[in-house]
Amino acid sequence: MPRLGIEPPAGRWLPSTAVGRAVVVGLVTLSLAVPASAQQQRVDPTWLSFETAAKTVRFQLIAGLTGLNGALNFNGFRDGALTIVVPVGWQTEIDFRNHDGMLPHSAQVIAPQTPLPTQPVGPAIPRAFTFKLVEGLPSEATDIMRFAAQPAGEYLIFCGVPGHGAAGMWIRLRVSATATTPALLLTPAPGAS
Ligand SMILES: [Cu+2]
Repeated sequence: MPRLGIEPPAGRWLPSTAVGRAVVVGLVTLSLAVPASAQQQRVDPTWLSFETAAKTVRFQLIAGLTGLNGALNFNGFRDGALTIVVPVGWQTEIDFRNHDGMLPHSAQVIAPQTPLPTQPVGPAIPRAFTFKLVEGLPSEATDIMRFAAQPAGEYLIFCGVPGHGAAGMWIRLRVSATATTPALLLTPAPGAS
């Protein structure tokens, strides 16, 4: 299965700290000096793989990958700072793994909402959730979400363990009517470093 992008040299895929700038994985490499806090945010291109002809995409969703935010992060990102773009209608597989050695975590696709809920809510896309949404899956447990990415729109991938999502444990899913291939985008919140 083809992989997105190419291996970065020495892992130097550092996001810009410019407000609102999105870096398209596989197209742009930045080597700017950035604060240490931003260096925790790196995209591994192997997280995303897809087959264009079959319109299938697979994403490795890793809870607590780093210590960022007390490990309340997905793939080292919090508060929507990473966006997975999937063309509308593609069959989507999200392989969840809890890398956190301490806390249980879960994941579900929900609609954007303010304030963020403090516990699981109804999934915005059928079947787009892990089991044990409230209690969470223990360390190194896995689960697979399989769903059709529709309708087009903006979503959150949110940890359902009470308090986690509201504390920042969420990233973004964009089901796009215009994208032709999946992509990972860095989407830091304005003012975030
Ligand atoms: Cu969690």
